[in-house]
Amino acid sequence: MSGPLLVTGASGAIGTRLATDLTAQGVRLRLLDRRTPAVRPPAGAEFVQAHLRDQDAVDKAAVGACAIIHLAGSSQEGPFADMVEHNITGTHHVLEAARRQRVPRVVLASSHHVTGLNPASGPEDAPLAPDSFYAVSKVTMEALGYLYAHKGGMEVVAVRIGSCRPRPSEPRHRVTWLSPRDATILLYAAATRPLTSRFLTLYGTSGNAERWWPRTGWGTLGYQAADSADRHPDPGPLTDRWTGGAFADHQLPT
Ligand code: 15L
Repeated sequence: MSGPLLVTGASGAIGTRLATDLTAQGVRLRLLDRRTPAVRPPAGAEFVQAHLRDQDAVDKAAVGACAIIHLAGSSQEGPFADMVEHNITGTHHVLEAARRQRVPRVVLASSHHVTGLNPASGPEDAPLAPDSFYAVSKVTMEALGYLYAHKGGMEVVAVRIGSCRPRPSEPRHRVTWLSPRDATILLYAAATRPLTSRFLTLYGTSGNAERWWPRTGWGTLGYQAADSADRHPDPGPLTDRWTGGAFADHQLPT
């Protein structure tokens, strides 16, 4: 890789861990967040403080980047306007910056909630069924990714992240858990491994024995999970009706 790898939302939980792991592997990073990092960025990593609503600032941060891992945005359900600003407009600005600066690959942090209103007992190849305004913003993120992959001169990988937590703590995590270590392995592979198509969507979990989603795309990226929920104490019987869990059960915010 030539230029630095740009990571947006770098001060969040996944971004902080990714930065630590990749710096230890000798990867050059440029970290972007609107917040100052809670912990000092790893030595050698550049830090850019900017809001994604500022297209010029995002353009500047993308100059010379070899790829972008876009983690910034709201990670919870919220009012529709917030989802539009943080997850849809923010993603548009990142993809637009990649197009203008000719960044060859963008990885989008999508979510399994794009199919969250499918029954937990259902088949693996569940159709799109967003379970929240948050999930609708992630469907739109994927749609923007598809558009820019075909018309913006870049490759795009959308990773439908499961439940990224230090350890599984709820029954559904037996299926949805993505360990922080596996998040780094998967996101870095998504940013760097050769693809067989310009646009790829895949689910991101650890190597849990129970599964709701296909593992399509894992082979393309050479992703082999290091962790599995099965090596942790069983968090109890599954009671979820929908794969989206609480996101699917909650009323829409007003
Ligand atoms: C997500 O997509 C959310 O961003 C995260 O906060 C978790 O709630 C996760 O899904 C999950 O379903 O566990």
